[in-house]
Amino acid sequence: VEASIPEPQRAAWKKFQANGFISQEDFEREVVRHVETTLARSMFNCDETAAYAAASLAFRDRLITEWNRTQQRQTFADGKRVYYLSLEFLMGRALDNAMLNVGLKDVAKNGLSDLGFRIEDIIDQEHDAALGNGGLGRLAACFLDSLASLNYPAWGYGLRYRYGIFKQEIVDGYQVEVPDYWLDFNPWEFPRHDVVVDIQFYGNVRKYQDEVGKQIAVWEGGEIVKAVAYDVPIPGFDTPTTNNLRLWSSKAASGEFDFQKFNSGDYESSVADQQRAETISAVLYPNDNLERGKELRLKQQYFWVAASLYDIVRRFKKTKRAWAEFPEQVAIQLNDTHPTLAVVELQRILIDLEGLEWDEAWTIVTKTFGYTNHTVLPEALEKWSVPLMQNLLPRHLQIIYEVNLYFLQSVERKFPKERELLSRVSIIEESQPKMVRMAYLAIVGSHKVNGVAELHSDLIKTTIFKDFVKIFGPDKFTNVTNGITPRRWLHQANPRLSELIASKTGGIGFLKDLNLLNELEKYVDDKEFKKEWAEIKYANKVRLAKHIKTTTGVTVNPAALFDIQVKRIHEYKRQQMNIFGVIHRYLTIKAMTPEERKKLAPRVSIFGGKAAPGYWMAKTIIHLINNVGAVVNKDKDVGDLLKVIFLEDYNVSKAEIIVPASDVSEHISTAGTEASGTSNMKFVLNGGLIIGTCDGANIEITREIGENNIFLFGNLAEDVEDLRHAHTYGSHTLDPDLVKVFEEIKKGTFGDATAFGALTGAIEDHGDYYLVSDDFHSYIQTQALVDEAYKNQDEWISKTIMSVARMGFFSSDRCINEYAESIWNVEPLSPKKETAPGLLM
Ligand code: GFP
Ligand code: GFP
Repeated sequence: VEASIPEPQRAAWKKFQANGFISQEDFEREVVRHVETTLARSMFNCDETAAYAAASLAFRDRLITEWNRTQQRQTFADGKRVYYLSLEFLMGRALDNAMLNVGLKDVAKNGLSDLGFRIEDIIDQEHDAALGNGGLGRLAACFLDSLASLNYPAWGYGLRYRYGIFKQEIVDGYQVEVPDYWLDFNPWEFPRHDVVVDIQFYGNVRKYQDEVGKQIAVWEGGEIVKAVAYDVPIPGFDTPTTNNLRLWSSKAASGEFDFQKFNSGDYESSVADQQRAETISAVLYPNDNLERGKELRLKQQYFWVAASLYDIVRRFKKTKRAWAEFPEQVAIQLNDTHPTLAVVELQRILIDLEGLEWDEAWTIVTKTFGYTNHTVLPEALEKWSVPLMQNLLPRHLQIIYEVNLYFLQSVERKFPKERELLSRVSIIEESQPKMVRMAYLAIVGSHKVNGVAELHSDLIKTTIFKDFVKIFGPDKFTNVTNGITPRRWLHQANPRLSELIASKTGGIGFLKDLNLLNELEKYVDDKEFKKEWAEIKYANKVRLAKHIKTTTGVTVNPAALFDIQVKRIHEYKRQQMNIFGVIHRYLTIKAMTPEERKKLAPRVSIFGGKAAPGYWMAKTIIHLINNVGAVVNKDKDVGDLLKVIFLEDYNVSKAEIIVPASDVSEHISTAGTEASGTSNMKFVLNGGLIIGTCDGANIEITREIGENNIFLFGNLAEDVEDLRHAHTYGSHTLDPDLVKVFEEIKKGTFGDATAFGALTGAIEDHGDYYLVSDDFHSYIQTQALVDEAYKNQDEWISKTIMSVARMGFFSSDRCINEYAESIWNVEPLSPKKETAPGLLM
């Protein structure tokens, strides 16, 4: 129901509308007001937490005025909107980002200082919003920033987990998981108790024929859970556009608790229903690229997808358009297969609730959806058991079977003699139990499928989705290489570098058009510029060294080469190869004469990242890194020449300290396994070089920055299969340097060797699936080249400047514009041009 104020009374609204502060004085007034009224504290009782809360509320108020106007503007403009469905949004902190995006950080800095606080300390109070695992969730967050900054009418839809990704503690070298309860105080969300959707589970389907003989299906019974919307404003950079991220929280439908049970004295079970309902949005599943098929996860997926689609359809219906126009108003992007049930849900809404014919509905569905794939690892591809789905979502399973039937019939018509093709591409896998293959459902239900870097998009076409290319033709499959937002990953994380770049490229325009970085090429040999550039890098390393000291107690030399690998721990990302390389370096140093040692560039090897709680091998890698560090860091022979650091609880806000401080970062996945990678882009953008394999976006980074500016090594994706085959069926001789490393581990140099048996065994005895031994020699050799290159600081700095100058392509703005053009067909809505009746502006 629309509840707008009639025209005669609007004058009062316009007069009293909130505007948010602009001046320092107004900011301070808002902070004091929030401390004294919202928080009920005073100048005699205001610590940094309170100051953070008040400053955030002041900014929130400011964002929300623009948020309101943006929503209003988009509603009046009545154009096409994009909906980005992602089970993960790894947002990190919001205050610093909000201050920078609205351009009021200096105002806040001076204001806070006037009130007795340092802005850095206030920013540091914020708890990360860690609603994601790694790359996939952070990509979604970068996309939201670009969508708003480019003025696209776009919403994110996700889940409001009570617990984000677990906090990692390192105890005696082992990872220990601690719950991340982040919602104690979150000024960045608005509960919308007026936006509540009933979500149905279980029950059964009754079918009958209506008066005109049409088949009707009614899904009835089962249980209802309520989805409550929480809105998070997403400010664009240097634009008033403030988009919405809508997160759903689950709540029992039956009110607080069952009064009957309560009155009869059964208090505990009276709250059980409520707790069961709330469990749906309680936790983010820690993922390790292995699908575990947990029922609660499927419940989460449907809960989120059904609430989001209800909202999208409701919004569309307000426009009173014909259903055929739905895809002209709505583009929905499926971030991985997690939201694939949306395809089925929309079909269900259209045929069961809105009475459309199957074909008409299906045309609308396929025109609406696009699907992004993020992995070719077979163990990561989602499948749900048919019995599980039958029980939880009986009507959806019927629709899936029907979609599959029509799809297979069409395949059969096109390829009449290929029986095996049918079973290969069937959405239902004929296993025991039968499984629903979500990626296939997503492909069949979308008009475009994209990978996230060129190599990856080629690989999906030639491997996992090969048959679908044959069926649908190559045009359905496309590439959109990932990108990162330069606002957070340069301007926010590395303010001094951003300032220096601005001074040479004509202001902050490069933050909106990253290709302007090209201008820096002029300064590659400019002495003065290089000096400043190097000073900034050094200062960033000092900052990280301080962080290392306070968190680990280890002193590292900021003049040493900082070699960093931070990302989720996984065998395919090959942190094990890195730590084996570190052990090799350690052994080499130990064998050197003091004279030889003097010639070596000191190095700090820094690791960070979480292992999925059930992924034993990944946890073993963390354990080995810590044990190696414990031995190396106190070895007097080694001193500053080598330090090994594991940084606890890697997250977005820590990345903002780590990324600007690298000399070299490692992106060393087995070729063909890392779809894109995005931290590779962040490190280069911040003036670090990378050592990497020919994998994911490393390849495009090389193309952009030039092969002289990157340390590439290792086997190529096209050779991986043959090598694996040879390991299993031929003789598998290990690299001799790696053998020495293993001998050292087995001697017990790094603690009880049995703890690492699985790690070495995977390579020695179990086929070395990730080709660690095959790539080890070239890895070690390339690390030696890094040492050599680093000695020539002058040239090194020029390389880093040249690289930054050529990184424009990797802005998530470029990436979002590509999606908008080639997949969504949606236009930006510029705030300036819009004037609509009744608009409060
Ligand atoms: C509703 C209202 C709009 C308003 C937004 C945000 O939009 O007028 O701008 O909420 O408050 F109708 P929908 O969610 O229905 O699009
Ligand atoms: C996944 C892929 C990465 C890719 C991101 C974003 O990341 O290669 O860069 O998605 O597309 F593996 P993870 O969530 O697995 O880190």
